[in-house]
Amino acid sequence: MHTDVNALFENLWDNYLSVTPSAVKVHELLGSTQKDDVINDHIALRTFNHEKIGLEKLAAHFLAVGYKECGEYHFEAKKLYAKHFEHSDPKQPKVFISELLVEQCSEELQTIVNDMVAQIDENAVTADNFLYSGTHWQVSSDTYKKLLAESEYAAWMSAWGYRANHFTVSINELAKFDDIESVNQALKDAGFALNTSGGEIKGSPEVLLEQSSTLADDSEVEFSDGVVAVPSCFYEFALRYEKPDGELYTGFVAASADKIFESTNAR
Ligand code: OOG
Ligand code: NI
Repeated sequence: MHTDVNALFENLWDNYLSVTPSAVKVHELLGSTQKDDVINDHIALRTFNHEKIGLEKLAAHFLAVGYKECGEYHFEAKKLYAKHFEHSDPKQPKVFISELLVEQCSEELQTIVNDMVAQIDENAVTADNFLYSGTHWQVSSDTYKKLLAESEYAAWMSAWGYRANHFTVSINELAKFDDIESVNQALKDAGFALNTSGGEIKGSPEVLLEQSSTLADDSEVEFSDGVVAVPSCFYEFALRYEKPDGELYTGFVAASADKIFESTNAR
């Protein structure tokens, strides 16, 4: 596992960029043209609730670089469970990790997922690069389609595996924008397609968090029977509001998160 939080995020970022070309354009649009001037509010990772690679196995990599567990979230319809983590340095991105509750899914899905998980080398899970190691299995494009019919989340995992599925611009930290409407308008004017599930803006000042996101880029995956382009990763935008104590809210909002998951749906 990494001991340096910055090294971990640099690797996560480079790996994310390799399948998310639009992320560079997002930075050009919202930041100035300097490098590293966009502050990320959080990132998110996905997994299955299998003992070998469950949420806690991913979380261990963040706990090792100074993160603490801060909140939990349930998504009944999507059969997901999630936790979020924060670093003692508030400038470090928050981390949202979810897992698919596999035992609630069909026998067929369970068989496919168990077969994927069985192909992961036990030692890979604690290696420095696990959180940006992608897939550890071979699946066919047919298997991907089968998973897609039942759980878009499971299909995404089969194609992309372990990596940040999004980074999130902190609108609070932007110099050129101070509301989410103008960020969304700038993105649309530049040709980005936004996730409209539940409306372009998820949340409100009342719940202390407003969020929007692009729809994932399409990127090529090497399935066992050939290469197919499928939705990869996306960019999110978050504006946080102050709690009564004057501090910014640092949690997530389950009803909004439920819609953000759909940013990896096919266009
Ligand atoms: C995570 C979706 C939830 C948020 O900010 O509420 C989320 C995912 O798509 O894996 O990122
Ligand atoms: Ni997010």
